Formats: sequence, structure tokens, C-alpha cells
Amino acid sequence: MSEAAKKCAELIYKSNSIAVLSGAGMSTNAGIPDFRGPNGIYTKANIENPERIFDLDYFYRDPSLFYKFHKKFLEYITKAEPTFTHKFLVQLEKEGKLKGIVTQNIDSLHQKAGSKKVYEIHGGCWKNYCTKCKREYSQEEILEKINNEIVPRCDNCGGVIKPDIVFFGEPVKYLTESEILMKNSDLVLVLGSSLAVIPAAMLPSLTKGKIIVVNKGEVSEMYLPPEKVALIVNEELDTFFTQVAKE
Ligand code: CNA
Repeated sequence: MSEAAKKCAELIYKSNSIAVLSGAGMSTNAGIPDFRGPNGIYTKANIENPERIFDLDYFYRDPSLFYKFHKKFLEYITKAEPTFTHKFLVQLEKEGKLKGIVTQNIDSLHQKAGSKKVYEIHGGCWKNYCTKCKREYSQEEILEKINNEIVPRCDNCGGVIKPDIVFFGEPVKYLTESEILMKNSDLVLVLGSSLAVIPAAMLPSLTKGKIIVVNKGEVSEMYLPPEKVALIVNEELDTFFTQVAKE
């Protein structure tokens, strides 16, 4: 048992208003690659400036770049099952300790695991809409369309369909609710996020309590007030929380 796992278990035990900020590292064990990790989508993309995949202006100019990646991404998502850490968070919520999850993920695995209060600040893949006439399409309809065409288009008007995920250049969702959750918390767990994307990376600093970051890999500490940080653990999530759960 590591000292870090013991300290994390102790802080969880003492807290009764925990908030979580989760990122793509939450779902790598479910088979969904992250962006910036060693096997991440950006890392492996092998293109110049891979962030343009999710850039709104670029999407309107050439949606095919995004859909090339999204097709693969949807294949991963449809096969993925929640991990140990997803289920650990469900248990904490059932016990009344965890008050909510702010997730940057678009895979809905927290909800699939059974978590009730989840703010998907970057949206989700399950909802899609035509960028011209706003007609809605389900994930199943998109999967069917992208089997036949690179860029799915609206049956009504021929407009390009876009999933309801937040691109660079679009405002995040549920920002006020997420801020309130963080402000009312006495402990924030940052799980599997490089904290490279704002405003998400700024949310943990709002807590009146302590912050624990568990992320295997580099984390930006730019928005982490040092006096609030109790632990930064450079470990794999499921291995770490298996120890925490035992403790
Ligand atoms: P990121 O910048 O890719 O960071 C993820 C971090 O997690 C990296 O530092 C990894 O090294 C680390 N990591 C990977 N696997 C594990 C693990 N098993 N245990 C511990 N750490 C691990 O992702 P962020 O979430 O910080 O960036 C925000 C983006 C990523 C959001 O806009 C998301 O929509 C987007 N994203 C989401 C998904 C998803 O929904 N599953 C997948 C890929 C990207």
C-alpha cells in the first residue's frame, strides 16, 4: 500500500462533499484513447497541429478531418465498459460523499456506470444535430451514415451534421453548475486529466478544501493553488483506486 493511497483514503474518509473533475485518462482502460497521453489521439495523429481536429472554424471549412477521427472514436465508445474507477465513484455517490462529477469526457461512461450527477461540460456523442436546420440525429443514425459517407449530411437539407461535443471556439456547458459544485466541495479529485484545457482546468481551484490529482503523465499546475493541493499522484487510476478502496 503506497503512502499516497493511504493519504487519499484518509481524506476521502474525512470528507462529505467531494467533487470530481475527470478527463480522458478515466477511460483509457476502457479502450478509449486520450488526447495527450503516449497513445493519445493527438500524439498518434501524425498531423501538424492536431488540435485543429476539434477546431470549430476548421470543422466548417473541412469536416472530413474531424470525421476521419470520429468514426474510429465512435467504434471505441460503443465497445467501452466502465472501469474500476468509474464504479468506485458510483459507490462514493451512493454513500453520500460524492456530490457530483464534472467530466470533460464525451463517452458517457460515468452515466453507464451508474453515476447520477454528471455535468458533461464538453457535451456528448449521443446527440447530434444538423448545423443548418438543427434536426437531431442519434448516435446510431450517425454510425449508420458514416458507414456510407465520410461526412454525414442531413436528410432534410443536406447540411453537415455535428455531434453535440464542444469544439475549440465554442462555450462549455454547465459552467455555472460546475462552479457551484466545486465551490461547495471540501475535496476535489482530479482524475486522468492533463489540466491543459480551460476553463475545466480552472475549476478545482474553486474548492474550499483540498485537491488530489491522480494522473499518469504530465499535469499542468498552472491553475492549481499550491496551498490547496494535498497530493499529486503520478499513477495509473485503477491500480491506485484499487488500493484506496481496500484502505
Ligand atoms: P488529455 O489532455 O488527453 O489528458 C489525459 C491524461 O490522462 C494524460 O496526461 C494521460 O497521460 C493520463 N492518463 C491516461 N490514461 C491514464 C490512466 N489509466 N490513469 C491515469 N492517468 C491516465 O485529456 P483531458 O481530459 O485532460 O483533456 C480534455 C479533452 C480530452 C476533453 O475535451 C475531452 O473531450 C477529450 N477526450 C475525451 C475522451 C473521452 O471521452 N473518453 C477521449 C479523448 C479525449
